[in-house]
Amino acid sequence: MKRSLVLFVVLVAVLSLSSVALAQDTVTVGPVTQAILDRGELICGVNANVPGFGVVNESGEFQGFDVDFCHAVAAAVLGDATAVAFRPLNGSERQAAIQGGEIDMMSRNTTWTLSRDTTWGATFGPTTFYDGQGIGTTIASGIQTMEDLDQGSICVQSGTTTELNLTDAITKRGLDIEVQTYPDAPSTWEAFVAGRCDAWTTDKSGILSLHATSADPSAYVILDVTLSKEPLGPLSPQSDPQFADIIAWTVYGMIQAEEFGITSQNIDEFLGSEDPGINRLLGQNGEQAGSYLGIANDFMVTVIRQVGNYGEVYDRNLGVAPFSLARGINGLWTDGGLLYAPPFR
Ligand SMILES: N[C@@H](CCC(=O)N[C@@H](CS)C(=O)NCC(=O)O)C(=O)O
Repeated sequence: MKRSLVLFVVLVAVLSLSSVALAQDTVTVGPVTQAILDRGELICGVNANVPGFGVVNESGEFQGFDVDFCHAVAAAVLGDATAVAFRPLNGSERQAAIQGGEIDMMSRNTTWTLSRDTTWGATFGPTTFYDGQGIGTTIASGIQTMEDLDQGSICVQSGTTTELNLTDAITKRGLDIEVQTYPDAPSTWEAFVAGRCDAWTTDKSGILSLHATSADPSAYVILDVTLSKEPLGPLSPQSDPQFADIIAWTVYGMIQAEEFGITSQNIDEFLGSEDPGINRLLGQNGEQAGSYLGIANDFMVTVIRQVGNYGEVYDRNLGVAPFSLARGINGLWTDGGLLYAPPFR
């Protein structure tokens, strides 16, 4: 009787130990994550031409809101936010770059759509910026509505949702507008500035970016019309669901950190917290976080310390002059916005 009790206790102990081991062993490192670990660097496809989101600065470094999510994922996987090689991509180069395995991920004002999700061989991560397509023009033109462009012309970039939505909007309104297409942001913008089109169209964030950084921002206006929904966010090859999870939970972790008020400046005050929710986000006090993803359990400590929470990333790139972009629908759900991270548990 006594012997069988001992056996039973031993059996329970062995079983519970092996189930702990099982929980951790079930995370198989995927091919993209493994490649990043082997090379010690994340290859991230970004924009080089949209200040505030992705641009090459005076020191030759990529900088911007989208660029910071590449840094965050490098911090999550490699523990080093600077271990990133950037690949600039124009609109039409995106599909081949993600499908051909040239990049590990993309973070470049890319709209999540059904056809891209299914035909690009990509997994879209959480939306990091909720946008909509707009129309930009000069104040001098006197144009106030899309209808005012009838018999006129508009410049647009090829290989974008912008181009497709524009055709829809013209057809829906029965307008006669000449559409001129250009391969990238600089050529589209320059054609408009040179007066080859009466207006130009892209995501409102992109319009603001180029208007605000132009020689005379006060000469331009964004019309009070939104032609589409443009949920912009990161994406990665569909071949690696583990890596896609890392991207997703890094973004969610940055949103959750903002909700908790944890920043790159005050993170040390939150280590050793009594709050189980905070410990679960930060992988502290025996709580599991990164171990579910196959990366350092306290990966969010590294991400927040080195890159910051979502609000910090937004503020330093878009909240400052010349953009001074209000959070609007990109606020936290607790502030009436759309940003809402699922539970870390
Ligand atoms: N969100 C849209 C448009 C994104 C887009 O490519 N916008 C242009 C206009 S601002 C851009 O970023 N161009 C930069 C470039 O091609 O160098 C999409 O995913 O297709």
